[in-house]
Amino acid sequence: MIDFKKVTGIIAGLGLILGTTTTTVAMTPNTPSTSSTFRQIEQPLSLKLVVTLGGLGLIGLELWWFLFYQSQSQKAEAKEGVQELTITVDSGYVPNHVIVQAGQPVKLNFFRKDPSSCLNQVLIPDFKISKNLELNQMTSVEFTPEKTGQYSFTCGMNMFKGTIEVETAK
Ligand SMILES: [Cu+2]
Repeated sequence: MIDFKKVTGIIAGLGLILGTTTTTVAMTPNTPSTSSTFRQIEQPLSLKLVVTLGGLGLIGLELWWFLFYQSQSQKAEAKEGVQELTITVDSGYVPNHVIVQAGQPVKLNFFRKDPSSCLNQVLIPDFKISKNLELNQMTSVEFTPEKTGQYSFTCGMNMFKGTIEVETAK
């Protein structure tokens, strides 16, 4: 079984290394050094530009990964006293960080788009919830969080994770 988030993290990590090294190389001043035993190889400007932009792009991807992708949070909206939110199940959970208020019923609608058997079940241990998710269908789970805190939900094998953040009621 492949942990998608880990793999993506590793790729993003490699991207940072590649990005910084290639950018450093590309940005090294091109003044020929007389004491150097290495011969300066003249590269076309366009190639340098491509390498630099590629490096910057990878750095951008890395920043995006850390700042935005990892914490896609969404607040549940209360409709007729029930805080409802849809979570798309596709290579993980989107959003994977759900914010709800304590003391009010919560209804999470899991829409499973990913055929991987890894995601055919969702568990919310703190609320004693275990549900099978049918492919291309919406499966709802309901619970009422009484205490504030962070509660996790995972796939059946604990490979994909999400967090339910319970805030004090306003
Ligand atoms: Cu799994």
